[in-house]
Amino acid sequence: MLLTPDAPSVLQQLDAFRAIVGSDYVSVDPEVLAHYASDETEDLHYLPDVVLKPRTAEEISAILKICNEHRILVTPRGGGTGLSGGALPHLGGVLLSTERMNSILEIDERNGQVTTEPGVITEVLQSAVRERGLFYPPDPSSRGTCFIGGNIAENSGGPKAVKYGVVKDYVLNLEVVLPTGDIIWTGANVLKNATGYNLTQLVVGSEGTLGIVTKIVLRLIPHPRYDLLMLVPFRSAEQACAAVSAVFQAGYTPSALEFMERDALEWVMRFVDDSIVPLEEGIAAHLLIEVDGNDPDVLMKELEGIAGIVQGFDCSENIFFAEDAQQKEQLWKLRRRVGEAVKANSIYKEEDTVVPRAELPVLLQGVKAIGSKYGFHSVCYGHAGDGNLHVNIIKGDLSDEAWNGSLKEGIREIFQLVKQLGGTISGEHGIGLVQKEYLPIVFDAVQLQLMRGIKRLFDPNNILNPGKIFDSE
Ligand code: LAC
Ligand code: ZN
Repeated sequence: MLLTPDAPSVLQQLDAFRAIVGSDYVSVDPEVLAHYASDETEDLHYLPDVVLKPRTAEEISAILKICNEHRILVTPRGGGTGLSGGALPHLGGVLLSTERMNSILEIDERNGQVTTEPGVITEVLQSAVRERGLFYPPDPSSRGTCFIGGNIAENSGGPKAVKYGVVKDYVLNLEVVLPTGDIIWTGANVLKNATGYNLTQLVVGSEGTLGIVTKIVLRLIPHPRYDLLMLVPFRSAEQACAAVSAVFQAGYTPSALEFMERDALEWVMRFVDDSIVPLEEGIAAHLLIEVDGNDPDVLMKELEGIAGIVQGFDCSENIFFAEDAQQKEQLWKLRRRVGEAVKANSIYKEEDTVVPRAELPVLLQGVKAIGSKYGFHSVCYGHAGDGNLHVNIIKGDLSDEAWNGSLKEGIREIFQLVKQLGGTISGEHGIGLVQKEYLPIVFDAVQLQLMRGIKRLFDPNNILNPGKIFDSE
């Protein structure tokens, strides 16, 4: 096993770590280390020197005090489903997993709030509050395995964001252990708060670089009683994108409006072995459109209204309306597993672009033009209602030379286009390790300096997830 420069100092602290979390939860076993060496980001692997699995904020505080004193690097990790390498221990040191902090502490029905630990799987949390008639909408595709703590770190989104917002719109208050070991609460359990700087929102989306979240208070809303879902095929992918803003302009707010290029749907149908819909000849893309609410008649009218709008955009007459819960689940499963299908198909690089939604057709056209210029194929899908397009650049048969040679410049051009269109380089996957070199496309020196200053204030010794979002100073 290769030891990182920090390893001797980490290994000297093993007994101290055992005294804090118990020896069962301190591991240097190569198999365990290997398990925590990668997340869902492309094909990257970096071994940590030790894996720690604390149970409480107090244990994390004691660990961070030691690490801060001895300048040992710490990478926090949730469910390991991240797509920008935020949880990769690329410099070695301690990998701190929150997997044992997996209790839902309180569902407060009177106030519509839930207090939870960070290691709870997002879907488990959603189901628990659903049983009380309550709704926590943010639902990343990985919701069956990702942790709510990781969702806070990344400010995750998902398909419902178009109507219900992203994680930041639900977080009221956080308990956070700072890199110095101090334990703070960031806010209050209230729906309005105009009291000083908003530390809660500073921590949301900070990708585990400012502190480790140990308790989370989320607001909940009543769960809508009904939903309807349809899959609309289009002969032109650009027309499908153009239909998106027309739906909103006509006064509709779908609860999901997802875009899938033909390859995305074709690959995932093969991947999960489900061809619920026939893929007609000449179809270039699909929109998956959901409406939800409490009155089924109103919903039916809305869905028909939306179908009428999209028909003006060269869509096929074969719109597929999900008839029952099973068909809805089948369609959603296809959409949620596109990412896995792409990953299984080829080495790829994913760009999480987001633009004002009316610019989507221009973005898609630009991505394809840049692909032709640099010789790569891309498969695009994503949360079109939010203007959030996941651009997957596919290696396919490209030689390593061609792939490595053209890729970076191509990505840079895509991001420059995104910026030109008023968008930004990540909608919901974060910057982490793999996108940081592109950050100067969207932030100038003054903005980056401010961010570095915030990092220094929270983490004076730069021990917590260093080298994520921007390079260590
Ligand atoms: C999705 C993930 C990749 O939209 O964000 O499926
Ligand atoms: Zn997504």
